[in-house]
Formats: sequence, structure tokens, C-alpha cells
Amino acid sequence: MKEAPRLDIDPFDDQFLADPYAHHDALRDAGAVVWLEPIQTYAMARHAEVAAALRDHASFCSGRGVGLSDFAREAPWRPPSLLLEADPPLHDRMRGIMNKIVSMAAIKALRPVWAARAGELVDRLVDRRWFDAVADLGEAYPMAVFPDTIGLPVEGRENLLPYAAAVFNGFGPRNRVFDRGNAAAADAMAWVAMACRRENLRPGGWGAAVYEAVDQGECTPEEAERLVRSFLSAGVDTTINGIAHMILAFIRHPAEWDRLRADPSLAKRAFEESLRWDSTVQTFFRTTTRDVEVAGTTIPAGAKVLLFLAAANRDPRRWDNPDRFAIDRGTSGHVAFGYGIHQCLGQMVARLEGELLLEAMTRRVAAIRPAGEPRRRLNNTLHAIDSLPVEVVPA
Ligand code: OVM
Repeated sequence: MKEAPRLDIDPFDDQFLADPYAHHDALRDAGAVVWLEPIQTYAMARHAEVAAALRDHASFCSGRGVGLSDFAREAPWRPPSLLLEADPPLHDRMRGIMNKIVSMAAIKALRPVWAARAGELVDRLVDRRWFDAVADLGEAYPMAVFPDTIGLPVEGRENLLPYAAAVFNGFGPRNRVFDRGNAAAADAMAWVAMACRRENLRPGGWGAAVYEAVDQGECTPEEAERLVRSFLSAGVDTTINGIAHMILAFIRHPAEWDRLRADPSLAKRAFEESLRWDSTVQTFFRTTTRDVEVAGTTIPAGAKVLLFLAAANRDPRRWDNPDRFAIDRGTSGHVAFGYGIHQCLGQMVARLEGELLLEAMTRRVAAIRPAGEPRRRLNNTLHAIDSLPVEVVPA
């Protein structure tokens, strides 16, 4: 039996968070399982082991939290998510309710309205020529379509952004990044709590639909409130940064934009590849429920294990030329949406947003060029951009 190599790498310090990809080789090359001295947990960064751990939810559980904090030892900073931070059977019962709401039919119904909004937005941006791909596109588009779909109050929606940033910081340690984000988010948390209440959700929206499950006897009102909160936690900052990194991918690989314009039917694959190339959710933890052997190393029961989703998505053991964004690459098996029973509930929402924006842009934009240095925003879980100035050349 091998000991896990001990590494002096802190995946939550400023240098790591500012450029995680610079550190992934060291994590992957050290071994299939490593021990991270600064945070005192195990970690895995190779595709095979990350995917296997995600698949094995019985050995690698989520109910003790998917952040650094172990809910069996310390009280969670917010009431745990009934999806993300739950195990079967509770998880499956809650997920069943949500799957019926975020269904293929529901997504299909959104498409015409969301496509029209994408077209209007892209028209305006192309007229302007210079814009910020974070504020004006990455934020503007999800904020124009997603809160209406949930049925949220119109007043105060800007609170969704600091709220989500705080949630994703909360999966890391109580470091400076966490303190900074959470101090700013106190009001936002109060707004979100208000917005999740039944009387504040527009009839016909996905939020109200969760409460209809209460009327059907499928869950309690308290559970419904917590499930609506999951839409607000997971649905905004993820897609914002996914869209921003999709634009960044094309800026860094301009020939791919020409290929997409030559064959716009590649839009779906291009968005998927951008998620593999830069995975918004960089990491999640699991906790072992028993002694687990991974590639000759035993991880003891009750241990936190950090899974580097983004590193798995660029593991050269799995992908050819992994740092290259190639829109016609086969991306199946990427873990940007996770894998197994917890695989992203909103993945079809994210794909619809990415695909509709790309479709709108391929018709109107001949080239996308950088118009200034991107500015990063440090977050303990998300690879986030604050600003990405671009220039578009009209088609
Ligand atoms: C939730 C939740 C929060 C953050 C992320 C997430 C990526 C889910 O509250 O359920 O999924």
C-alpha cells in the first residue's frame, strides 16, 4: 500500500485561484491521490480517478458537505442544500421533484423566448462594437432570462450575484476570499431568503412549481423553500462565468471562430468544449464513507477528498492536446457538470444559454478581439472573471 504523496500546495491561496491551470500538472503528476498539507485533505486531479469518485456516491458521499468543512464535525454556514449536500434517499426524492420541473419539455418551451432575447442582446452589442463580455453579455443574458423563468421578484435581482459568489466561496476555507465576499453578501442573503418564499414567486414559474410539489404531498414547505434556493444558488454565477469563458476561449483561439462561422451547427459542441477547456466549477469535495482504495493508496473513512474537476478536464492522460480549445473535439466524458447522481440539474439550461448566444453571434459577428486585459475575480470554487473587454467586427 502506497502513502499519498504530500504536497505543499494550497488550492485556495490567491496565486492558485488566480491561475489554477498553472498548478494542475503538479497535482496530476504527483500521483492518483495526493495529500495537500496546507488544507490537510486528500485530493485527486486525474480524469480517471475524479470520474470514478463522482460515480461512486456510496463511498464518496455529499451529505457531509461538498466543501472543506465536514458537516459531521462543524455546523454548516447555511442550511445544507437538499440536492448538492445530500445523499440518497433524501437526495433522490428531492432530485425527482426538480427533474420534473427542469424537464426536456420545459427547456423546449423556453427556446423561442430565450432565442429572441439572445438575438436582441447580440444586436445591441454588435452595434456598440466595444463591450464587456462579462457585464454586458455573460451577466446580462442569464439575468434577462433566468430570474423570469424562476418567477423571482423584479426588484433586487442584482442581489443574486453577491449571493452566489458567497455560496461558492463557502465551499473553501474561511480565508480572505471568503471573508471579503461574505461581508458584502449579508443583504443579498436576506433578499434570497425573501425571494424563495411561496408568496413572492410568480405563478407559472419554476419556483411556484416547486411549491406545487408540496400540494401534491411530495415534500414539505420547508423543503420547497430550500429547493427554490438551489435555483438561485447554482443558476446564475455558473452560467455567467461559463459564457464569459466561452468568449475567452474564442479570443485565445481565433481560428475556431472562423470554423464555427463556416459551420454554425457546431455551436452546441463549441459550448461544451469551452466548458471542458475552462470549467467554471473548478472543484468540489466529497467525504469517504469507508476506507477506499484508489490506485494502491487507502483513503481512510471519514476523510475529505478534493476533486479537481477542471484538472480532470485537461488531463493529458485522457485528452489529446488538452490545453487547446478545439470546437469539433469529442468532449463526452468531461466532468464540468459533474457525473453520476449529482450531475448538474441545470445543464440543459446552461447549454441552451450558451448555444443560443453562439447562434446569435455567428450570424452577426465576423471576429471577436480582445480590447483590454481580462480582470479575474477570485472565488474559492468558481473560475471567475470580473471584466473581459472585447471588440466585435460586424459580419
Ligand atoms: C445548491 C447549490 C449551490 C451551489 C452549487 C450547486 C453546482 C448547488 O444550493 O443546491 O450546484
